[in-house]
Amino acid sequence: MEHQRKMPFPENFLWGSASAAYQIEGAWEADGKGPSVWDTFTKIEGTTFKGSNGDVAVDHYHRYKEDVRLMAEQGLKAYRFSIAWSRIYPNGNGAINEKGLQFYDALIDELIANSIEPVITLYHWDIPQALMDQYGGWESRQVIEDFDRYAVTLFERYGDRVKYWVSLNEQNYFVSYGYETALHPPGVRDRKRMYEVNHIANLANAKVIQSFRRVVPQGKIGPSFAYKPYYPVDSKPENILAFENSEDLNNYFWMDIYAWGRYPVTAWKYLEENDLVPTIQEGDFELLASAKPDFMGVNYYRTTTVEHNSLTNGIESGEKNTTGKKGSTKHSGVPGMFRTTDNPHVESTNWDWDIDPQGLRIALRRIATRYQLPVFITENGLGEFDKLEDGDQVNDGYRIDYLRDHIAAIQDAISDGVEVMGYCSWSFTDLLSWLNGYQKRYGFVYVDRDETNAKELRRIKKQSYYWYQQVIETNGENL
Ligand code: BGP
Repeated sequence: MEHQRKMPFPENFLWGSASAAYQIEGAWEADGKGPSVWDTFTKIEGTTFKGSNGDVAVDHYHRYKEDVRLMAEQGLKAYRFSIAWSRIYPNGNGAINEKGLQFYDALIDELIANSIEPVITLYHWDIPQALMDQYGGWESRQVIEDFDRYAVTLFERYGDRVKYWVSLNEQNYFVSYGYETALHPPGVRDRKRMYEVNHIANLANAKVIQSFRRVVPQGKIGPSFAYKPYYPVDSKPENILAFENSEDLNNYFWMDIYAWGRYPVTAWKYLEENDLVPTIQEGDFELLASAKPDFMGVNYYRTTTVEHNSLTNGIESGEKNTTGKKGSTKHSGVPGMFRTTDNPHVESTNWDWDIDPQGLRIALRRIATRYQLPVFITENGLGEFDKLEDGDQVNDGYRIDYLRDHIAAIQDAISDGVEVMGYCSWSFTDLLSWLNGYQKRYGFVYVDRDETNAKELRRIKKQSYYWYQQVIETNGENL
């Protein structure tokens, strides 16, 4: 739809930025924290780029005041961060670690003192290692109760000051990378187990939303879904069907559950035919349907183009580019459903992610139409090599271009009638990119460190820092 005039961003639009505990905090053993699965996984040889890990990360744990000061100076209205479960419950479900709670108390108070709305993510992939050891983490229904206890602890402690909450971050990625491609902990390759884990995670998500209604009735909560909208490669009917398959199996399979508590029909059929159906217990679907979120959180980076993939000799696992060597990604697929292919109409990053601002508008419209829910964009950004130049300059014009075009696409979506609550760029400072080390940078603030040497972790404002400052100042009028 083309518009004569674009709608302005809403008055109270949450201009923000985001992070996750493991990627920024460091202090991995400080003040009683227990290890998480990421503390363990990154120490296994060959799992991450050049063996990088979050032991020190960007040391936000000790430098949060400096970081919040930089946020305040930029004019940030919201800051999304995650809480490390194993700081609060070092053993996952035993005694509470008061010092862990105090760290987040201090961070939240600092944000509020600087008029920045805290947005808490309950879970950004770092389940306590102790729960893996006790019962296999997300593979046991015991995790539903333990996750709920942890969440309620946070709701009770911070619910008076924090209005916006994200339940699970990118469930679709932590289950598929954890149990299908084995790229994330616990490094399993077993799709049957993946769908079991996923169903349990759905139940855990629903359960904490129920608890949230009780403990923080005025607050707002939703999951953050990694929405990668699919495109058919062309109008050939078999490719259109492949596109429908990919949306059902890889997107609606999660979002339908969040919004309605049911799985899409054809995706479920696929699971049945392939002996992948998870164990369903009495009451599961009632619980799922009872926990409608207040918003759909969306992490948007790119679109993916698909085509037909035959059942008999179709391709399966591909290869992920974790080095920044353009063109090193290998296509993947699900035989009989779809396979990925190149989109000749868009540019891509050095990590082979298609750059597609229109895709964000499309994502927002699909969600608004299908679910009639407001959307909170909880992540969006560009991972690139940045260069620290003489005079402490980082000229990341390419990042400004990326963000500008995506924010313009949001405004288009708002003009199309989509309710968008806010926008968090990924990320505020540079941080650890899980599998890609420290060289894949996303921040407005450069952090001077590399894979092996944390150096002094100096913070340096990039060109994009100043650009976003004036975007916020003008409420998105001046892009
Ligand atoms: C999302 C995660 C983030 C962040 C981002 C960028 O999937 O929620 O934690 O890492 O993607 O991804 P990457 O670091 O792989 O480039």
